Order: sequence, then C-alpha cells, then structure tokens
Amino acid sequence: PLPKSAVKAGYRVIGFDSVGSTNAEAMKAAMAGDAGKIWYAALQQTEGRGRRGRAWESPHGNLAASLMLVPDAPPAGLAGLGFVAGVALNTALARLMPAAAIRNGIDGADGTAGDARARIALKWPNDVLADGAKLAGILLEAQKRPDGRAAIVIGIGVNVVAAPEGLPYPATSLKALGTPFDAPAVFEALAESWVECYEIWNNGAGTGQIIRRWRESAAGIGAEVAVQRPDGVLRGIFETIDDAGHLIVRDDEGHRIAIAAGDVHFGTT
Ligand code: BT5
Repeated sequence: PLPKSAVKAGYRVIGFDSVGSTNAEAMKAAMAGDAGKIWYAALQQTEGRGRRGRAWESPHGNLAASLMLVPDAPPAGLAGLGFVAGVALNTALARLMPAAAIRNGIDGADGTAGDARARIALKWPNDVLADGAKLAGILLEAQKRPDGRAAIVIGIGVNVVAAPEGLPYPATSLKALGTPFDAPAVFEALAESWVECYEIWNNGAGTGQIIRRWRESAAGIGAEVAVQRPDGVLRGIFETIDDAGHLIVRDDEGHRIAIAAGDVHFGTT
C-alpha cells in the first residue's frame, strides 16, 4: 500500500509477488504510453538487473521497487534522480531502524543505546551500505518515447530478508542487521520519503540541498579509492562529491579529477 502523502501527491502502485524485473515492467508500460508516477513493486524478481548488464539477485521477501516518471518537460540533471533516490532511501531506513533497534533490543546488551545499530552510508554513485556491506542498489534508466517525452525509471532493490553470498564484496540484509521490517513496510517508508525528497529536488535551490544531504551520508570521503572507468582505473583520494554530483578524486600528482560515471572500490585493491 502507498502512504497517504504519496497518494495525495498523485502516485499509484502496482504490486507483484514475483516478476522478471520491476524496471523492465515500468519501462514497458512507459513506452506503451502510460503517464507515470507509478511504482512497480515486487517481493521477488527472477531477472533483476543491475548496472552495465549485471544481474541483481532478488530472492522472495526482498524489495524491488521501480518508480516510473514521464515528466512534462525534459528533466534537468537526469542523473541527479539517482541521488534523490539515495537520499530518500537513506531517510526511510534511518526512520525505520532506530525503532527497530529499540524493539529488537539490538542496542547493546549492556544497555547502551545505538551501539549495535548499523551505520547506513551512501556509496557513490548508487549503493546503500550498512556497516560497509551492500544493503541496496539503485538503477536509473531513461528512454525517449515515440511521442518525444522521456520515460524515466528509478529502480531500487533492498535486501530485506536475504543478501547474496560469495560476491567480491560484502552484502547484507535488514534481517541480518536485526531489524524486523518486511518489504511492504520498507516500501511504504521509501515511497513516503521519496515524495518529500522529490519535492525538495524540484523546488529551485532544492537540488543543492539533496546533493548536500547525499554528501553528508557519503561513505569513504578521504579514503583511497580505485575508480573503474571505461578507459582504465583511476587511483587517488576520494575528496568529495561536487554540487553536480560528480565524484572528485585527487590523484598522486595532486590533480583533482571529476568523474561522472564509474564503479568505485575503497582501498588500494
Ligand atoms: C545495482 O547495480 O546496484 C543496481 C541494482 C538495482 C536493482 C533494482 S531492484 C528494482 C529494479 N528492477 C531491476 O531489475 N533492477 C532494479 P550494480 O551497481 O551494477 O550492482 C550489481 C552487482 O551487485 C552484481 O554484479 C553483484 O556483484 C552484486 N549484487 C547482486 N545482487 C545483489 C544483492 N541483492 N545485494 C548486494 N549486491 C548484489
């Protein structure tokens, strides 16, 4: 179910128990002429996709949600919508998890509050980490429709009950973190914070505010990074995220390099 604020703002939701890919469903509907502001949400995907043709594992009980937007005017800074989604998801998780920590008694056996609570951070460009392990991923897709309008799909996958093992980096789930929320509860919180964040984004100076909030939650600022780009690997220090959402890396020679797209690895490996 959608929270009241989302219904009031004109959003709808189409739910699935299991589907190939919510991004694929949303894009198909958009290309067929649907007007958008529709969430496609599923408990399971059989052909979930990540970026650059990679696969996204979505076993039953996890959340797969894709928001389809067909804006009247071409949106400025399309890539920025991934940041809106990151901040919205971060906000939703932050609201859910303190309550979870208290209810679940994971705040520390010695009674100290918050000790065992996972630290949620955003990893450029589109991951959500909990204690350094991947908890969620975001996939932004856009296509031009026959009528000239842009179809935008923002896909968000959250590991609620299970995370894959054997990846080259650690992954985790809300369940493994000790939080009792099911996928519908996570979806509701996300849909609610999306409304808030997207309104901020669309209101003039709001883009800066979203990027600032993203930067405040960024993982790895000041750390050594290796950025995989089509033309090779760039190594350096992750300095910051600039106001356009670029990753700023300072290399050995002190050059500051702004990166618009790539995969980031922390550390020197
Ligand atoms: C992403 O890609 O992180 C974007 C994932 C977006 C998934 C959502 S679910 C709703 C919507 N519908 C879809 O079909 N997709 C979207 P990327 O950064 O490329 O990460 C993919 C890589 O993460 C894979 O190559 C694996 O190494 C790893 N991976 C796969 N499944 C994972 C999972 N459940 N949790 C953590 N890591 C995973």
